[in-house]
Amino acid sequence: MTKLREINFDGIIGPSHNYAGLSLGNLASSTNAGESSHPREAALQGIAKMRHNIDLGLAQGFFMPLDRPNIGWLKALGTTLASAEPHIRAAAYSASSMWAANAATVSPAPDSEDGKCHLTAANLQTMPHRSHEWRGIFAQLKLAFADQQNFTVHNPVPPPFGDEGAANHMRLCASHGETGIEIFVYGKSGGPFPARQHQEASKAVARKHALSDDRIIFAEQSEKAIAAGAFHNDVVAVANERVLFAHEDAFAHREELYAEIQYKFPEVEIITVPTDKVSLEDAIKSYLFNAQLVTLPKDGGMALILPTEAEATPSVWSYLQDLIAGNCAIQTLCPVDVRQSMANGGGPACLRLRIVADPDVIDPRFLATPEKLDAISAVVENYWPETITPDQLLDTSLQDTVKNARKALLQACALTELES
Ligand code: SUG
Repeated sequence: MTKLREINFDGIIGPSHNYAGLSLGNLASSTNAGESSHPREAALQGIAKMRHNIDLGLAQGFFMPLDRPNIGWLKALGTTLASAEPHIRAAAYSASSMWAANAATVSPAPDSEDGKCHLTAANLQTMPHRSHEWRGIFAQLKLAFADQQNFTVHNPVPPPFGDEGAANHMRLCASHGETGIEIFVYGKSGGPFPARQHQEASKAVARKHALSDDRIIFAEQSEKAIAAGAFHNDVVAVANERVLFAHEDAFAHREELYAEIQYKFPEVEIITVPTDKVSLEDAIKSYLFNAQLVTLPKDGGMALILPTEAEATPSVWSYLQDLIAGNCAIQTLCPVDVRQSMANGGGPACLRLRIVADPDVIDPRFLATPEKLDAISAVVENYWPETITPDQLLDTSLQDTVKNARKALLQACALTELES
């Protein structure tokens, strides 16, 4: 008998974290372009979130930051760090792999016809700065989930079909270890902004994961949501076990989608947040739906691990107070401070990839304990730059600082095989 559990793998926020405004359609990234960033504070905020979730009794893992600046990528573009144009240099420096929800799509073993957990690394090809993440992510997935009796790690879907991983994927199930239904959310149009998840990529992932047709659903993101800044579905909807929590404007064909969900998974509890209570604008500004919706081991009730921005948005906080006072599955609200990541459009849920598996079959180097987080914090305190100003991205000396910082972390976590 295996002990399947949901484990949240957070991306450790890398030493080159900066605000270069690289993500068109991501309002926080555009608004904060050119600000100074605080990589040390950012990484410590991420670690504090992991500690908070461990304290709730949740299982926690992590992924290492990638090797940045990505000199190999610059070389493939026929340039170097010193001579690259500023937008290309910034893309080479991006710490965007922190948003592990975009690392891969995961189908737990009970959903797949072959009884294995399937992971497909996301190609992230719509945004240049993210398009070169997958090799470094793939290497870590291959290491962490090397046990081929339990896992299959797939290559990314080939271009031209953009795939953004778990940010556009939801799962409903009676409990994590039981067979569920999987909802693949794609975009067709986003008005002025790109739709990042292509329907063909979603279909390819579902096929490769050997999911049965009667337990998958393909849903279109609403154009209105993408145009309002919901560049990923996980900015307007989140699911956990039998609960779907979504904004009224999240999906293109809401009624048809809800009917299909109810047909394929009759136990579902759908909580729709109406526009007249929380506007799309407030939902996106506060990242209400980018909460981690989790089941608490102590009593089986559900909690939302929310960004503090949700607490600071009156319409959102008052809606949530009414919600938990009522008779729904969500009973607890836990605001966490991840402001450095939020300023680039990444909330608590963006920072983690959910994997349902038996922790005993995962490489333990990727699993968090309070002691390991102490060791990681010490490396961050000693090596992560306190501040990165826009000018420093033009200065090649930043390179040594961020490369040495990552090296120290890999050594502390005994993961030096990931060095290059
Ligand atoms: O892809 N921001 C990320 C945020 C990803 C959030 N992930 C989820 N919703 N799952 C993105 O837009 C900003 C980087 C910059 O502008 O430098 C950035 O890439």
